[in-house]
Amino acid sequence: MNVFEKRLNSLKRQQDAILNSNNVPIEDISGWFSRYSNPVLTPGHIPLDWRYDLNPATNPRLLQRYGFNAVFNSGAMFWKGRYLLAARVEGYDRKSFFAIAESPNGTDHFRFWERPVSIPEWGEQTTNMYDMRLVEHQDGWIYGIFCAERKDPSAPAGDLSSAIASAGIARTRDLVDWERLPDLESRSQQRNVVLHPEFVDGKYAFYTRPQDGFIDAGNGGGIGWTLVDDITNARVQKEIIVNKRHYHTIKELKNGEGPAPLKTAKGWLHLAHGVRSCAAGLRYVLYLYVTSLEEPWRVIAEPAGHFMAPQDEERIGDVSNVLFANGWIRRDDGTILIYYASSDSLLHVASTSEDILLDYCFNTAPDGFSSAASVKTINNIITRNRQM
Ligand code: BGC
Ligand code: BMA
Repeated sequence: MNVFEKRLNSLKRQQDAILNSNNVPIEDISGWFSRYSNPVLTPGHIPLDWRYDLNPATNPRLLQRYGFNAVFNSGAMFWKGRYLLAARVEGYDRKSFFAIAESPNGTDHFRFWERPVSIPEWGEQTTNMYDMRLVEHQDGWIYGIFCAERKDPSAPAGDLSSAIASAGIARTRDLVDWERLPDLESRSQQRNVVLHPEFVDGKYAFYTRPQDGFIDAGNGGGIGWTLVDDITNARVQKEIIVNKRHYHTIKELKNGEGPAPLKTAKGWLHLAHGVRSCAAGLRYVLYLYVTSLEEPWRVIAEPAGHFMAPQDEERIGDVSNVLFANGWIRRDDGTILIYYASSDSLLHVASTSEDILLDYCFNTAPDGFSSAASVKTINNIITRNRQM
């Protein structure tokens, strides 16, 4: 066997082991969810013919020709009986793009489709795109809302980091051919923009995340809400804050909507991320809240603190101490699969149910915003237990 054949056999064996591994749930001590033992998508899942020139004549050493660094923050949907993820895939070159991966059961055996997604350009070329939220809207289209990042043209010479983040909008009927619409026009920068799945007062509704700068949410008070008449020319006019940031909480620095909310009998169920700043840098955790069915911009329940936080090896990666989620799937039986990424590196799944999440949201105390209030919450639990 020559070098080429030897390497090809070994690469295939390694990939088969990854693609064919089974995933098992491990219940969290909280009872709120189960994490699955293995990540669902990793760079090791990327098809070999995306990475290697497989022609022995032009690549006799079978060297890698394009490297993949991470597979993480993924949009998700159950569509035509298939569990589909629109993953953020990042190359060694630090460019992100989207790729669809499919699984028969939603928890393992994810495989990428033949080619990554090609999103057409709109306006100034988009330097980087990431974090797609997939939504099957009432209007019949499947939308992908994502962050479109470009260098800030007004940055002083030598500043190669200042950037402008806006919400890119694309739509499709089959997840293969995508139509790019104009980016959401907004006075402030925008990241983590999500399309609400239903019309509200006959309009498209977006969760926004206004921010003063590229990193800083600044005066942007939290997760916003805006109504748009025409999605082919979407503009933020009036923007209100649905879910505020707050001093000394998990979302002191910034927060952002995760996937589009799920409609339940008790309200719209939301998954979001909260960020705080500490000596170790930024810490990203996931939290839940519920808004009213009639007024999706009005919060009716929000437990204190995080729902999920990075644990063990999830804590380490390219951007450590980060959990981020922009996709979930609800099955007909009420099971909910949460696709969450660890430290901007790998994609995982956790399973739970609509009943558990609603119980959690309505029966876990909200943040009292002080140490004394937290002690009171604990004492209430103890007192009730003593009265049994
Ligand atoms: C990165 C994102 C990150 C953002 C803000 C972007 O350049 O690609 O992952 O969320 O910067 O830190
Ligand atoms: C961002 C997000 C994610 C990323 C996170 C941590 O603001 O939009 O892309 O996971 O920061 O780097």
